[in-house]
Amino acid sequence: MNNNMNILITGATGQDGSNMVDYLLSSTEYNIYGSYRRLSVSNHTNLEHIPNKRFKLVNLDISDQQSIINTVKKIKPDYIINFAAQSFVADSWNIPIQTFTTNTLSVIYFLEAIREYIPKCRFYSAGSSEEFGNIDYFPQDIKHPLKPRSIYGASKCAAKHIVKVYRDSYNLYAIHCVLFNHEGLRRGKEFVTRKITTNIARIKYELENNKEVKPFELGNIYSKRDWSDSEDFVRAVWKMLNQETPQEYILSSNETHSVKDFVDLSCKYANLEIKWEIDDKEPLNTKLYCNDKVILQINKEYYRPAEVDLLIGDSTETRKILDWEPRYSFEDLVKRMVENDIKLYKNEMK
Ligand code: G4F
Repeated sequence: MNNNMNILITGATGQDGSNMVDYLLSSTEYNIYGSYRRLSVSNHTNLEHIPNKRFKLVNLDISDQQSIINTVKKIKPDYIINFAAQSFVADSWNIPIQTFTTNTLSVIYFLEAIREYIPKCRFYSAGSSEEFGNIDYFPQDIKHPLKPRSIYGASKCAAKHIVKVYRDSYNLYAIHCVLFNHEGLRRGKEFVTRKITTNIARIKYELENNKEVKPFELGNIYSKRDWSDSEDFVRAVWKMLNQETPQEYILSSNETHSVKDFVDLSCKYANLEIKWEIDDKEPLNTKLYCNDKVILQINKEYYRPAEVDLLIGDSTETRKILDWEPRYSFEDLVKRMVENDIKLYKNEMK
């Protein structure tokens, strides 16, 4: 094994980036460079446990082409794994231009820099099941048409095409993989899964300590997603980058569950006995109770202007090619997230 290989992982402070850093430090001898964007308040919580000589943080803004060129020339990466993005779908209606330009131009900047300075570098672009959007059939496989419902989804479709153009035109090892939803202990708290598990942890504490219970709010609890664990996905992404020839893939659990299912299971693992008061005619009146107290209500603020109602992937082909299987089931994922957030909240309250 060549120990002098350099790997650049963008978005290293986020869930997927930090999981990839951990995975590659434990499974390779390579030098890992994690890029982050400087903020006045640091957000390096997911990397604080890494006192490793083979890991370095680099300040890189993926929306700045010069910053990408400088980093590529300095590090000369053998692999670039691009997890950085404006990845919060709901925000793509509020910041459409930032979402579209960041998620597409950064891909061109990287591929141009690779073509010019490091043509042997292998490049990974993180795609999304949001590309499928208004779905034609289920489960969705790699052949499903691209019918995005958000600017975020449209930006990932464009990224997919950009990667293909560079792969075909310049014979680069550049891949774009459609990732269905993937969550975990490091998930940002604005995404629905972590929003649920952090709030359930807080409410459990409030109930058990006779504190005032503040309900939390969700939007569409009937949308269905195909949820996996990010730690499983990063193993597969590394395998994709190490095949003989580059190609497109999808990663999914091949199961679908509603947001409501996620709430139900979270309450089960938190040992909360719950009762729904469902209003089919006026969903905004729907409420969830625990010990006769409202713990969850619906707020139209969290509904999206256009929703992707149902996502369920078919990653059978990818699993075969990569000889990869997920280690965590949907139940494992929810259990791990709930138990972790209960522990974190208790510690915070000490
Ligand atoms: O957790 P979400 O915000 O994730 P979303 O939009 O599915 O996107 C995630 O998965 C994509 C892959 O399919 C990634 F490309 C993307 O970067 C991101 O990681 O929302 C999941 C569902 C949606 O249907 C949303 O309408 O939950 C519904 N939801 C209901 N109430 C809510 C809420 N979502 C959020 N974030 N907050 C709510 O209060």
